[in-house]
Amino acid sequence: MPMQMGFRWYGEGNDRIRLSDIRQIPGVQTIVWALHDKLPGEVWQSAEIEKVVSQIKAAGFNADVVESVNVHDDIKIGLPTRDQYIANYIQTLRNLAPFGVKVICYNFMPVFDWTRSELFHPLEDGSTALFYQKDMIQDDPKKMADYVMSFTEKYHMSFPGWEPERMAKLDELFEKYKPVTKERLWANFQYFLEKLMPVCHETGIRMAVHMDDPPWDIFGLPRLLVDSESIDRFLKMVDDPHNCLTLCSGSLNANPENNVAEIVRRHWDRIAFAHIRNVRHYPNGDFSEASHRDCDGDTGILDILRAYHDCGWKGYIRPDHGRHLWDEKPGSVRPGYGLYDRALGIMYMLGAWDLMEKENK
Ligand SMILES: [Mn+2]
Repeated sequence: MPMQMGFRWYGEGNDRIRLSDIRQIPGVQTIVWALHDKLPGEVWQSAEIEKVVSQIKAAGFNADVVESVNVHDDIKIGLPTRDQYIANYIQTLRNLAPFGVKVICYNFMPVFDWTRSELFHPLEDGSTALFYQKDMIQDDPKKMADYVMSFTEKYHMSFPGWEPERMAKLDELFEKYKPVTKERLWANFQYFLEKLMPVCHETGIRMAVHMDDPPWDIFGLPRLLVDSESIDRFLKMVDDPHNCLTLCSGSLNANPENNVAEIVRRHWDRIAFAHIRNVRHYPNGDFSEASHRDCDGDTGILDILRAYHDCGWKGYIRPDHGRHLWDEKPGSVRPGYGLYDRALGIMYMLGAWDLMEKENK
C-alpha cells in the first residue's frame, strides 16, 4: 500500500467542515478522527466508535487513524491509579481494532497539549495563523490557559488537550506534576508503553506518539520528544515495531536546529503517521505557522517529502495546521483546522509526490 493522505475531522456537530466537503479534495483516503467528547482515561465504547466510523466509511473514506486517544495525567505522573487508566486505554484499543483502526496518535506532554500565544495572528497576506511569542510563554501558565479557554467560552468550541474539566484544576495539576522530573517522566512513559505492546501485537495497532509542541520545556514542565536524540532514545527504550512516531514537522522545526528530513531518513520505518506543517522563524525565537509551500517557511517541506519518497515510506500523512483564509474567522473555524489552507497543502504535497513518482518511472 502506498502512502495514504489523510484529513483531520472533528466529527458531526463538532466541525463545520462536512465529510462531503473533504470528499472534494483530491487524494484524501483517510479521515483522522476521534471521539472528542471523551475525557482522558475513559473507555471508548464500541457503539460510540461504530457511529463515527460508519459515517466516515459511508462517505467513502477509511477510518484507519485516530488522533488522539489522550493519556490520563495519572499515567504521566506515575500515580498508583495509573494501572486502572492503562487498563481502560487497553480496552479502548481492543474496542477500536475491530473497526479497522491501525494507528493511534497520542502525546505524552504534561498538563498542556500544543501551546501558542495567539490563535489568529494576522499575516502579511491578510490571512491569520497560529503564533508563538516566546516571551509570553515563560512564567504564567494561567494567562495562556485563560487565553485559549476564552475561545472555548466565547465560541462553544473545546480543543483536544484543553478540556475545561482539566483546565479548571490547573493549580492542582501543576502541584501533582511537581515530583515528576524529566527522568521520572521517561520511566512513566516506558511503563505505559510496555503494558500496551502486547495488545498492539494482538490487534496490529501501532502507537504513534506525537512530538512535543513546542519542542522545549514550558512553565517548568519537562518535555521529552524534542529532537533527534530524544527520538532515538524513545525508539530504543521500547524497541518494538508497534512503538512508532507521529513525526510532526512543524512541532520539531519550531526549533530551527531540528532537521526533520534527516530524522525521516533515519527512522522512516518507525514513522506510522506524518504531520506536514511549515513554520517561519523569527530571530527572537518567536515562530509563526505558514502555508505548506516550501519557500513560505523554514521547515524544508520539499526535503521532507523527498526523504519520505526516497525511503519508499508507506504510512499515513496529513496536512497539519493551516492558516485561516477567506471567511475563516474565530467562531467559524477551529484554530489551525480550516478547510482551505489544508486543502491547498494537500494539493501541494500531492503535486510534489506525483512529480517524484513520475520521475522514478
Ligand atoms: Mn502535529
